[in-house]
Amino acid sequence: MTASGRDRGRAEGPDELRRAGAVRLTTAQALVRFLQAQHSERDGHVQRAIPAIWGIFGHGNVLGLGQAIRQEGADLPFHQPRNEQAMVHAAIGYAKASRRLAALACTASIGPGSTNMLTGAATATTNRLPVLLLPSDTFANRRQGPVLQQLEHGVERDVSVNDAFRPLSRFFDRVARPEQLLTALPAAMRVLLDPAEAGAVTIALHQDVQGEAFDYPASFFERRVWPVTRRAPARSEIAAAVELIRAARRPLIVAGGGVRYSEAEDALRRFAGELGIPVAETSAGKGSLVACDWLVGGIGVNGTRVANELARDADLVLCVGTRLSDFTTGSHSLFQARAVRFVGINVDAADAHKLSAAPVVADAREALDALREALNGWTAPGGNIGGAVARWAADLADDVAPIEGQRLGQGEVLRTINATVKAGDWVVAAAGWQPGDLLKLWTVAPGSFTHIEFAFSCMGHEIPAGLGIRLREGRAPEVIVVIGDGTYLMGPTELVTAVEEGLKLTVIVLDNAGYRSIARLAGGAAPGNAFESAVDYVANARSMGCAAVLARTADELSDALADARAGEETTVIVCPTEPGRSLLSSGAFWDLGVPEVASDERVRQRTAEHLEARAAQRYHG
Ligand SMILES: Cc1ncc(C[n+]2csc(CCOP(=O)(O)OP(=O)(O)O)c2C)c(N)n1
Ligand SMILES: [Mg+2]
Repeated sequence: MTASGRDRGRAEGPDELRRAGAVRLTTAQALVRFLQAQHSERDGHVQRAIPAIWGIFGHGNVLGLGQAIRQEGADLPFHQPRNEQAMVHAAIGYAKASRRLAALACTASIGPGSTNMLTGAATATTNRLPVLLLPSDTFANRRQGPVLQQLEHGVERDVSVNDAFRPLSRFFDRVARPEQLLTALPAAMRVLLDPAEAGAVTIALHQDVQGEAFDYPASFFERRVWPVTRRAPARSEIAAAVELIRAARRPLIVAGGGVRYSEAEDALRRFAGELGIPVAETSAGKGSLVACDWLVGGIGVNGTRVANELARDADLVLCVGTRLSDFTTGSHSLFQARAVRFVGINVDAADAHKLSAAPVVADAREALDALREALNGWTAPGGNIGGAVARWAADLADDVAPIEGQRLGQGEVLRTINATVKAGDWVVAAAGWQPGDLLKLWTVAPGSFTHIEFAFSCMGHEIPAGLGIRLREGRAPEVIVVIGDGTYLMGPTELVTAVEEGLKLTVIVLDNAGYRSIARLAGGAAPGNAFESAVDYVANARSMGCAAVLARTADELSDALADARAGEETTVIVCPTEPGRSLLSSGAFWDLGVPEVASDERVRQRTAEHLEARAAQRYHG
């Protein structure tokens, strides 16, 4: 490739483009201009599809995208994180709060800046949440030899570290000529805004190409609205599902994240209420229903015993917008009825077909309304679940009660926070005991939201995701981030971003001196799960500009939460918690790789018990 971008653009641009009026811009400038013109539309509501960009610059992008954002990005606010992985997590939080109708862009420099985004890409794609990633790449012209931070592959000369994004992305392209944007960007937008395909969308940009110019057709930058269509269910699929539901004696609904992305909460409430079918929720689906007679809480490993007992006996399970992870199905051990059948409502056909379900490949809201209509007044035989729900609630209350002489229990911490939650608030968790405990005992206050990232369960997601949610929600009441001490130590530095950008968070750190959820899994069989040194988290948070306070009791925590709500500052509240204390078990099995040979008798015993429990796994197809 010898011709410069300038020559290429002039010599090879199709005549018709020039006739239509051309705008001479660099690749990066054209990209920035294009992003500002993109919109999404659902149910008549139009909004910006890419309303902002995050970035950390280096030689790979500072005079490409960096220059372009300054020159062309009047309507593309720029946000500066402290770590590239974190900025992707922030974009994920933003997409979640936008119900997938808007995404943020992230630009990183060549090499480590870009590879730092890989974990974020995987988190986005696993959670089916859209983010637009713009890693910088090597020189396309290769004149200068290996550029600083280039990986030289011995055989595949066109490979760069950015190829590692391919398996983590729902769309990948590498822009090696300025005019490739004309096809790459519309294709990228389609994937970002398609509910069935949403995830990380990656466009790698060669360092030299970012600055190369081309005569872009003016029409490329015109305002464009992408309809996010509610896919209607096929009549034949509704008919097949209706037949299964009508035959059911003990149906159960599993509500996943798809309910929330499709804004199907009211449709679900009508459906479950009118038909009399209990509803259990996955981590992503938490908050699909606010407390009502049909809600039986979380399902699976982190769920409630009530939901899991209903699942055990259910003869028909209606899965709505869920990817049916092992935590949801108890590693395929949860559904035990001999002739259990599944109906899978999902925009993604692969999910709709899981467990040999009768698939309804459609938007959750459309499908629930169509099914309710087609069922025409049918109601489930049903039993009274109120007693079981009350018993579980009482057991849980006993379980989280304070124990004399002990530190706070993590259940008591969450309950104390829960009591303060108001409409508009968010609570965020991703790793350690926190996401599971939230699914199990958190009551979603009307009008409030949860973001339990338990698809990739990525330590370090929480604080930046909170920033993304705050960015989307503006001055919504409170964004409460709940993390362990291990997670805090892995990446607290976006607290600096929170302070600097005025993106207020209230961060609760549960200090139990270690990776205690993992220690519980290991049962003493593995090293490295306890922390030896005491860290002054309060001082650490203060050093980054936050307000910070220690809360040793529930009363101190309540006071600290009230102060945080009343103030404008990002506040870190550190709660020393009892290291070995976990919440009441849901009774569900979770499959683990266990050692078939071990010198320790206790480990052998655990393995034996595990293998026995594994016998409950069922093959549903
Ligand atoms: C990036 C990342 N690394 C490792 C893990 C595996 N892991 C899951 S929970 C956990 C411990 C988390 O410790 P902490 O935040 O203190 O929570 P606790 O287990 O004490 O509740 C680890 C290491 C993970 N989920 N994410
Ligand atoms: Mg911990």
